[in-house]
Amino acid sequence: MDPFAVAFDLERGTLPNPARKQVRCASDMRGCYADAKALEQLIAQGNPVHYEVSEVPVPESEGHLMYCLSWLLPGKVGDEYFMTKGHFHEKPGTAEIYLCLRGEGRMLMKSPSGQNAIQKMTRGAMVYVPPFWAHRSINTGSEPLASFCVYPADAGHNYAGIAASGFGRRVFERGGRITVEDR
Ligand code: PAN
Ligand code: ZN
Repeated sequence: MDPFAVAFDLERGTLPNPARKQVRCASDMRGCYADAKALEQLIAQGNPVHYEVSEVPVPESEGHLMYCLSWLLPGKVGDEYFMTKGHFHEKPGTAEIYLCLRGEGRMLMKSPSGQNAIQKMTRGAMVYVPPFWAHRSINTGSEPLASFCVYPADAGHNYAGIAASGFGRRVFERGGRITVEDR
């Protein structure tokens, strides 16, 4: 393939005119939040978008780098902040870089042995997700949480492990404060 370039809007934290956009609504998030009833209420009230992943795809083969713009909206399901599904990579020994462009949140990570790590995401923060660690972003702010992500193009996504056992930690608003709880 030939070299190419795309223009990000770094002020807004967007990738205008992506070739591909994946949209996840509340109804795609069943099983993710602690309060399943609150999620069903949200679905019944209009099923709002939780996040969008905009990409200009490259070949999903060894040597290439996939990149995207992850756009996670602000909101809560019950007291729990909006978040992505989260995943291990299908090829587990592949790392990922998230560069936060806008908003405020957390990157919640889990190693294969169940160890947790959490990093703050604010504009300019680069979070390095090491090989083998599952990762989920969480929007704790009041505006979209936008990140540029880049990872080996053949990494793939394994959602099943997290769908089955979660991360072991969740982030809630309790009494007006951002609170991380083991559950
Ligand atoms: C990101 C994520 C994106 C959406 O591009 O795919 O933030 O999160 P989920 O894939 O967990 O729904 C990434 O980590 N790619 O590998
Ligand atoms: Zn990933």
